[in-house]
Amino acid sequence: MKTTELLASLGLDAATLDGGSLRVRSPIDGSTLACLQPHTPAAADAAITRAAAAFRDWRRVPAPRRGELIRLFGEELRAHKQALGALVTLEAGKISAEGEGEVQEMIDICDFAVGLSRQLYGLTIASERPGHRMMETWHPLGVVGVISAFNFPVAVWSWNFALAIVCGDSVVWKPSEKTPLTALACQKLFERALARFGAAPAGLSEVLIGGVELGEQLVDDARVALLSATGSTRMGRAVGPRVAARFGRALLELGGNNAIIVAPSADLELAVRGILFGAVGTAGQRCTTTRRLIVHASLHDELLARLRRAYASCRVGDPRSSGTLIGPLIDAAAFSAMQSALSAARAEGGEVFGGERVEVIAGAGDAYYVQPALVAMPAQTATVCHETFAPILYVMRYSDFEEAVALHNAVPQGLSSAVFTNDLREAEAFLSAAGSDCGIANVNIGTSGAEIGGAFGGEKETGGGRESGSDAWKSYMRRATNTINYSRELPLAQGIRFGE
Ligand code: UN1
Repeated sequence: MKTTELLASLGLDAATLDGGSLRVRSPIDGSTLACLQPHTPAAADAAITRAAAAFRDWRRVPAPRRGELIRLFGEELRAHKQALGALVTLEAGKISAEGEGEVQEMIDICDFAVGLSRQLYGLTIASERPGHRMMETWHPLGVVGVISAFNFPVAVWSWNFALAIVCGDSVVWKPSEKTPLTALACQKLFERALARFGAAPAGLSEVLIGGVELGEQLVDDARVALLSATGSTRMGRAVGPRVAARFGRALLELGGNNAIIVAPSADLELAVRGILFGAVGTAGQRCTTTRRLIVHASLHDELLARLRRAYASCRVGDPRSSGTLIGPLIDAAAFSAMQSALSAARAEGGEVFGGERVEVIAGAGDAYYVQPALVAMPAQTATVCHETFAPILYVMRYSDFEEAVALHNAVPQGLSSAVFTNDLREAEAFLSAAGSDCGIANVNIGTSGAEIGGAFGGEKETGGGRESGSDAWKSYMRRATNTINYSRELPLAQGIRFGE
């Protein structure tokens, strides 16, 4: 399908995609997909005003009814899964299976949110006073600002959006300036759902197109009750304190430096497959990408040899072609960051396999395809402790399991982690309080590709936020504690007597 037809099938007509100053390029070949008109600060302010007004009405709509809107949105996503997945491929460079997989993740969170819309439970609490009852109620929070990254241009927004809408909030979305088309397409699909839903307040979902200054506007606007931001630790370091300064709530989903420990009893066949998907999938551009391998010394050479063979058989290519496993990096900056990391690792004693640029589309100078890199490291050096958003896997050895866990935890980030072992003691130790310090800890599966049912996020420099499943919805609501007196007395708590 031609690009214009694809965009049209998602409700984006050519006229609105031309003439603006924000150039949208495809990482597949560097070509221009659109030139969008960015929002001015005044237009962004008006969008936040509309969202704030929408919230005041939406919070009164019963939650299961709000769930119906997300059910309809999920239907639109099902009907347009292929098209939206193809647009993710075009704009973010993901291989087709992963582009569609991302849309499936959106469908899954919609289903989850629909069920949740009937389960926004509070507790009943025993009061210490006779004739009293305590309970807690969860209320809608307000406008939720979402800042999302290029690498999961639609799924991460949908985790926030689907929960926020059933929780009674409105959402203002500032997508990455590298992937605004997928955001506009999502908005169009949501508008279709709205049309079928009937009366819903205008401004429930707003999209801001433009650069970092629009994100800053969301960060600083006191009407934005929750700011959910996905991106680098550097970005989070700027966002967190600014939101805190106005006593807003921030949900941060920042960098990862995810490791897999491979123990002597590991099923190596399984381990190689898990490592491969984790390390080279999405061209190493997931926040959950496997970046470090901590291998028992007895397996080190064999595993490295197997991985080198597996790497050699992974096809780097046009992400639209079947058979391609590794598409392009997002842009020139990503490529140069990768090359600098590899040079630094070499200087620190690393032996680098792969990492070279590959020409996939003849003459496409502004497209950056690379062989994924394996780097045998003598130690966990400064470069290994830093997240480089590219397919680089640092391989280190260990001899004692406790040492492996210590090495595992000795990085500033704390998102995802895994151990491959068939030793029950090692598996449990890894998951225990003294084991992995990450928000996600797995046994015999890799670090990436989490299901939506669990809470997603991590500790330390990853920012501490939790999105998606489990009880992550609580971040999108405010909790009220209620005490009701149905007696004819007024006993005070703590047994205090006052003026009697
Ligand atoms: C991200 O890279 O920002 O667990 C999100 C995973 C995906 C989500 C990644 N479900 O890899």
